[in-house]
Amino acid sequence: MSAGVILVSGFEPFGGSDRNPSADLARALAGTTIHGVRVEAVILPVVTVAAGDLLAAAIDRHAPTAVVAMGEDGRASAIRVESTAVNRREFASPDNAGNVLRDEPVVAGGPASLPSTLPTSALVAASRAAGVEAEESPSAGTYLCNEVMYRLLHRLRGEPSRRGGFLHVPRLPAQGPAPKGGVPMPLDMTLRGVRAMLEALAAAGPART
Ligand code: PCA
Repeated sequence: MSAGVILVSGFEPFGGSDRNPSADLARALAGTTIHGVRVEAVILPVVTVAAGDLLAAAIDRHAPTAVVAMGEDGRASAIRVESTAVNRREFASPDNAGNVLRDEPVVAGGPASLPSTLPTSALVAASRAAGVEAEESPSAGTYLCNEVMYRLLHRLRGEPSRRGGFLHVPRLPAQGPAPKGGVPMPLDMTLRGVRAMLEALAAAGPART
């Protein structure tokens, strides 16, 4: 019997960069097997509504036991395991289709916030044990990463056996100097940390129902 599927997602480049480490991570993990769990991947556009729709379609297609969405945070210096998504769009810059949404909910009538259903502290510990700095983060922002995390958790509500959540990863050194506070991380290091997190997730088995 199959031990299930973990679906990972990454984002296309945005904000003038020609790379996004989260897409590179998703491509590197696609088709691998971790403790008997197959990893499937999807790359999302940095476009409001479309990104969440594409992830929902991938969830329907792959029927994953867990979904780990990923995105870039230029100000990160470690892999950030997000604990909460908020029902709010407040874009400081346009998405890749030129949309600038302000003071709008992600899902009309949805709860103000939704908690990650990943074992966040175990994921942080797993990455650190693999020698890759990681931390829990209380806010995924109010841009596309938060939107996708919120849509994901909203989609998985009522299905407690399926886990979902979001990781923000630092920029790649090749993307040039990071904004204030950010420390770029080489892709092989980020990949080692994320893989250790997925190993912990696969070893934890399905969430309790
Ligand atoms: N990071 C952005 C959107 C896409 C990405 O990789 C964010 O943090 O919202």
